[in-house]
Amino acid sequence: MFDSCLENLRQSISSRGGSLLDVPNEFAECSSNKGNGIIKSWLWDVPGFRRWRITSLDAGETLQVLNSVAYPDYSNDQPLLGVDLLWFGRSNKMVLVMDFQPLIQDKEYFDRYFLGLKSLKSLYPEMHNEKTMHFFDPHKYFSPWLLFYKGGVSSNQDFWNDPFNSFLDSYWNLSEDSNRKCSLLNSEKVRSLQIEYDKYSAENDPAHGLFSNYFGKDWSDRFLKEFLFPGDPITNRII
Ligand code: BLA
Repeated sequence: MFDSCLENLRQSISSRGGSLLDVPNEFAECSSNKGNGIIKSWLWDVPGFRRWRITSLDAGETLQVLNSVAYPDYSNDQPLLGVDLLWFGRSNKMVLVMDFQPLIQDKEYFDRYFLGLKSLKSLYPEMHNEKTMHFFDPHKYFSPWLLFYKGGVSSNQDFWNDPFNSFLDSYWNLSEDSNRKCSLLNSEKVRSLQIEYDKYSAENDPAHGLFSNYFGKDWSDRFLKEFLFPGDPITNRII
């Protein structure tokens, strides 16, 4: 379902000097005991970023997921890239979320980093269907301009490919711009906010139940804490 988004993401990272890092075997690929799903993850070393992870889950006609988070270097206070694309086959439902995830909720910060994302609002009005969030606080690590769609599935793949590609281009533009500017927040502050992001996400992300179903509770606990949201890379260096 999201193969073309994944391919585009990989290519765009490679073309900007990114290279693949090793991921421990148990997280690089895991098949469901029930034989009905496979999850694969990649870590990229990308200039300007301290961590960039990608995960895809393929459970055939039941579930497809593409998820990615990019953490900029601590010297750069720009938003994180956050992508969560889900397709649920049984209910034929899609949840598409893409955001420049802000470290702080502040006007000066928004003015500085959100021009690009704001301009996507008029291009993709269907991605602003203003659904209520049940798991996350929309004012914590999400922006007012996030692309968010929850609803039925279009038969046209451009429905999700186009916004994804525009979103990605816009995030690369932001990264090029902000590397030329001085950050508003100092590195120590950026570090603590990024770590808090992981902590907050590990506690609130609805992925855990879904993973436990396919891959068991123990693996899911470790995957969330050690790979998806590992927190402090110095005191908690696992990967
Ligand atoms: C929602 N994400 C969800 C849901 C699931 C996942 C099961 C609930 C879908 C529903 O409403 O029925 C699943 N989350 C995952 C999976 C992974 C994951 C499989 O992290 C990991 C591989 N979520 C993110 C990131 C963003 C994000 C980076 O991981 C940022 C864009 C957003 N996911 C996000 C939001 C919702 C969601 C905003 C709706 C949550 C809500 O209703 O509060």
